[in-house]
Amino acid sequence: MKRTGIILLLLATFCVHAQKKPNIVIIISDDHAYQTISAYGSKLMNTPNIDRIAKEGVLFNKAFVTNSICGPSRAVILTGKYSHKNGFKDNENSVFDGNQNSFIKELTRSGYNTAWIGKWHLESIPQGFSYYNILQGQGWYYNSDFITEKEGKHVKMGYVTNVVEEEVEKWLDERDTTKPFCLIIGHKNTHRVWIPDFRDMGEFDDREFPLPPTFYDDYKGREAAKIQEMSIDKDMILGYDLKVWDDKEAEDRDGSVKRMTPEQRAQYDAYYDKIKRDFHSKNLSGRALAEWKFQRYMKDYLATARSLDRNIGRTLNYLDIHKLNENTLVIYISDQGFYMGEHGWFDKRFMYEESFKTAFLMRYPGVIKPGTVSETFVMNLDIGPTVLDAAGVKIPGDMQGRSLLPLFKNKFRRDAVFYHYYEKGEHNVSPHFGIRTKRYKLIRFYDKVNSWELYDLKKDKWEINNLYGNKKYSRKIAGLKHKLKNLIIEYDDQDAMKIFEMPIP
Ligand code: SGN
Ligand code: CA
Repeated sequence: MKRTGIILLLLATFCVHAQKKPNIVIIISDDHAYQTISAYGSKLMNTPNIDRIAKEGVLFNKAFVTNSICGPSRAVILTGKYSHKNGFKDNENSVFDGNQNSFIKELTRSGYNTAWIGKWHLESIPQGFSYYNILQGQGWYYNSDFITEKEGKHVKMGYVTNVVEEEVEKWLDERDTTKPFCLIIGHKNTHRVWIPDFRDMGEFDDREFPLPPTFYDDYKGREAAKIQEMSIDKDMILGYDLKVWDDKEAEDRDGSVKRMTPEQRAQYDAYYDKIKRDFHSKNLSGRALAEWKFQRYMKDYLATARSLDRNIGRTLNYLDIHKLNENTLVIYISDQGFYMGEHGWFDKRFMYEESFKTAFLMRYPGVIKPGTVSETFVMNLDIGPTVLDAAGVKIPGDMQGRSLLPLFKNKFRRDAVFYHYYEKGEHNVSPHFGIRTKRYKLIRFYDKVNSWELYDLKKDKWEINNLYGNKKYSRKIAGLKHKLKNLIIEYDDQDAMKIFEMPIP
């Protein structure tokens, strides 16, 4: 009798646990540089809410993307597959094929309530979600267009990050509470053209930011870096990017500006008109002009990051108030890294650390020890498998990422990461692929520039000393090429294989 009682009790406990599938919240920001997150050691600003995820969970210090650009990164997250497998290789011609499988479809099929709210940027309409409420295209900072199944395309007034958070909370309030949920929140911040919420405008105006050591990089020995068009000095536009227009009519025609209500426009002008006057009084040129642009860029960018962090705080707070934090896996990831003046750049795309590495944090009470800092190689590719693992759903065999949950039992290893970037247009970054190991990075540029680059990350953390062609490294290069080839085979990237085997003309 006694034994049967215990067995029944155990069985009942097991059932309660088995039913208690975790909720999942994945927050994906846009172009949010780890160099600006205090949990990553940034001195540029404080990000208390992202830092909270680090304190209560894990900070991945070696998280990488497979293809450093928005749409492709989101497609990788959804499918758990590299761009050449999910078909969304670039932001130029790709349209996401929503008929293919995704971790969301697997979750919806297994009884989860699933939603994507905010920036989506995959061209086609989301498939397999219980609900979607997405920004049209890149969205706008003020009064952005949203698309839902019921309302189609419509404007939502206000600052986009706040609006997305309000929509998130509305959905959470009204959701079917008999089901576990998986919610993806897509924030537009901190994407170009960095227009802050009014309450954050000017927050950093009294700060003078140090120039990164490579701000005046001469790109010696790096052909692809020489031809890029993402330099703060040459390519960042005074009017469009930094809001110091000298032509009032051009300003009125600007996409972001003309969406504003007269009241919003007045607040915007009150702030930027002063900056314009100050700029024109200075008559800057050469390095002084480049540095002035850098300072303005930093100030606006960081101000948009403040709003991002604040709204992440609101999401976490919602989970607290509704007693959801114990049973919810929270993930924060930026779709890729971003240059904050390193090499003189803004934007992303390159396999160099600032854009290849991304901010990635995770909180999962009971599974992840609070305050964990991980140096293991992880990727955006792993999110789908990780979430499915947490939800107790079988990970489809053709997903190329891996669940990260074994990492918290010291049962996860990855020695190298494979990268492949395809886009050829805006910012003129040559397509390339490569491998990163703990110490080295080997890159093969093709199409616009045909060259190899090798970096010893231990000796050269800024990646300015291309060692390819240096005889001392011949054996190292042969070894890395062998490893790269193995990864190309493992991930079945046939385009990369063709180029890999082609001698450089
Ligand atoms: C836009 C931006 C680019 C940016 C891409 C990709 N130009 O085209 O600067 O690199 O998006 O960004 S803009 O003038 O339209 O702002 S991503 O976040 O979608 O990958
Ligand atoms: Ca992006």
